[in-house]
Amino acid sequence: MTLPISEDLIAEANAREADALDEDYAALDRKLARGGIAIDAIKDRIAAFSVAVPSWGAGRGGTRFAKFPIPGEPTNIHEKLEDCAVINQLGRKTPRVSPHFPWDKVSDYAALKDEAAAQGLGFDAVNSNTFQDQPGQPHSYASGSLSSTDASVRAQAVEHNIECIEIGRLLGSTDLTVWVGDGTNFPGQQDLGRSLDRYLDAASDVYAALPDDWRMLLEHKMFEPAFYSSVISDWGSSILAAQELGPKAKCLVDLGHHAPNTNIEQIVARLHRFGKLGGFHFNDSKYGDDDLDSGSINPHQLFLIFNELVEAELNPKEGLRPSYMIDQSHNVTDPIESMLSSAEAITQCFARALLVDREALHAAQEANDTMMAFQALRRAYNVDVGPILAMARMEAGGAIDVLGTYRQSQWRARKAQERKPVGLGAGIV
Ligand code: PSV
Ligand code: MN
Repeated sequence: MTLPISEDLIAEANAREADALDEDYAALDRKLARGGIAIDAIKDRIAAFSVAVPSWGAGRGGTRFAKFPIPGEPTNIHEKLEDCAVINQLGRKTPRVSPHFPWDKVSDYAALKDEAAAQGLGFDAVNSNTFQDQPGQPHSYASGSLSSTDASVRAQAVEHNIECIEIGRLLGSTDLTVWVGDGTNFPGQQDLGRSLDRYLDAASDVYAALPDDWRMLLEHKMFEPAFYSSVISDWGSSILAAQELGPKAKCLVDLGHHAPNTNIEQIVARLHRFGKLGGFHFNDSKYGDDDLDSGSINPHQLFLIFNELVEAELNPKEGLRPSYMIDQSHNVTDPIESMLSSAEAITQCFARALLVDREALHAAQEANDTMMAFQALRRAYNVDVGPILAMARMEAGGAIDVLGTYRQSQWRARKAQERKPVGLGAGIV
């Protein structure tokens, strides 16, 4: 395996931080031990935790007004894999990449799988794209895809999803994530009931093509690109569709795809209750689907989501295997830095959720002791779990100070010499 960043550079950077980390870890060990928690057991859980990164997140994102590229940005799947390998090498939390087709199309997928493996990476869920037209495509998605009124458009969208499954098999994926932008911008534009019928009918053709060990993850989104109605707009539509499609269909929760202030942790608990919790796209938002870095706006919400996930683990329903992915648009940062920082924020919330004294929480809930129930969560949320993450990362070969080590590597500056510049343009991704 050839990893992109020099091992010596990481070792030297770690040597400068190691004593401070040992001290912080020992102090946290003593603190947690007072509450009966063995720090090494938490570290083992953290070591086993991972979250996928999206291939499209390796490039700079933009808004519909503009995109401001940076020198050294990747422009194809091979360069994106290289950058994802940097993220995983330094952070050790992101060993899988989620590809999006046709954006990441290549002629030889077996070779792409080997290329990723040689850099310590595998592939996560494959994502289909029927929300924009491609050059030379016979039918347009302008009026929808799986829910289009035109049978030949629906057939084309089904065929594309099946092609994604076939590619995914070659890459070693076992999930197909389906998000459609289908919907309307005007009242009356489409029949709200019949468009869902058409979606369900076409989606069942995709479902029928799933291999036995595959899942179809339905990603709902309230609005955008459709601004009056979306076909799979919310978790209610999503779970009903998943129930109708069958056991391999699950719901995927993108944190930015809800109305402001929606109680997402409750949605997580609901989906789990009915055995339909399939996965997450992590990001954060202030206004809409802002696709900001995970935990940058509302880290407490992220913690509460992980709290529900830990509860779900304790009460597993058949097939609980939530797939975790970062889905962000890095408009003003170096995407590598954003994904390193986001993977850290996500893992921190998981670690804090593991620290919740479940016995105290459940006892307080049973006794209707509101304040003590809340304090059980608050105590865990207030713990600085940084040393646990850093120790797990260092032991796995990563960097204690991920961003500092990344900057020392001069990766982006070096790539700016090698890679062709990105063209200007707009684009929400
Ligand atoms: C839609 O907003 C979304 O969250 C879906 O996951 C897409 O596949 C992704 O963003 C990339 O555009
Ligand atoms: Mn998403």
